[in-house]
Amino acid sequence: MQSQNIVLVGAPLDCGKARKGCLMGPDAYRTAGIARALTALGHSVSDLGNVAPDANDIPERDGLVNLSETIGWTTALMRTAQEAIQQGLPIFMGGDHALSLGTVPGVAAHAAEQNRPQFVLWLDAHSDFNTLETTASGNLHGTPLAYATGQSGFDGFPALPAIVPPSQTCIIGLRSVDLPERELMAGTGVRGYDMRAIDESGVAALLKPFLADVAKVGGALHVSLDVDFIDPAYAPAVGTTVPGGATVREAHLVMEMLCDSGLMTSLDLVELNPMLDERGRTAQLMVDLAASALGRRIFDRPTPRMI
Ligand code: 6HN
Ligand code: MN
Ligand code: MN
Ligand code: MN
Repeated sequence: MQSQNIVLVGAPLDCGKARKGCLMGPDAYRTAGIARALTALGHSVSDLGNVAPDANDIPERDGLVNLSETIGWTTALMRTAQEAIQQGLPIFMGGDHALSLGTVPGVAAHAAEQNRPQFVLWLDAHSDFNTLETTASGNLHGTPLAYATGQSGFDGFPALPAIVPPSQTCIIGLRSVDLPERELMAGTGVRGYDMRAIDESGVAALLKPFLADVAKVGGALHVSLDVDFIDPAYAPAVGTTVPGGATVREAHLVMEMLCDSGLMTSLDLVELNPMLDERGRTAQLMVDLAASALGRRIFDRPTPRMI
């Protein structure tokens, strides 16, 4: 693949749920050698350091966890994402999945300026399609895809600079979807593939048509990789483990296909909780997956055309 300017952005937010630890994610990725791995692939890599949340005086709401701080991160990350994507391909190192409340609208605003349709690939055990009105847990890391696709029920959040149409999103890896999420997604055109779909047809057959749609219209593609997409046997460092997830090879294949497609324009690495890791193996796996998405391969062969 062509050499890219990769822009690392640390987003140590930990407010999207009650269990703490994701704030250590960015430094775990740095320690696991993310910059070194990507530099070794011929890319130029810069690290913008860690973002901090904006201050605001939004009142907390009963039943919602850390509303004000989450909105503070959302406004800060929307701005940072719009800036970072001007410089190259940003990798947002989380931090829990609430960071995508900022990164997805931020990169989508940049795509809109360029008249490019924005697409989103969500690799996750969960659909993250709750709103402030439907969430049972109150954990706002369960809401970013609903927000970014313009669903109502986000009082107090900033107006979206750009909406990603639900039909331009694809979720792969599902095995835990709340009933209100399922109802809200129905009929929106979100493509959601559960683990059974992977079992039955293989992950490549699910991803190919989506990538073809992105390519057809010259779209920008944001990829949001939640640690819990991968089976907890291989990726234990996450608070929301659900058994029956993607294997290491299925996850790498997705990344390799993204690389071959040349379509990925931004990437979130989310939900890594280093407190729950075993000798850094999950942090290392996430770094290796990012490397696969950016050109690491065993054989130096011409890039196959996947789409
Ligand atoms: N994540 N649907 C559950 C909730 O609390 O809303 C789980 C959310 C998990 C969020 O994994 O990023
Ligand atoms: Mn998630
Ligand atoms: Mn621009
Ligand atoms: Mn998840």
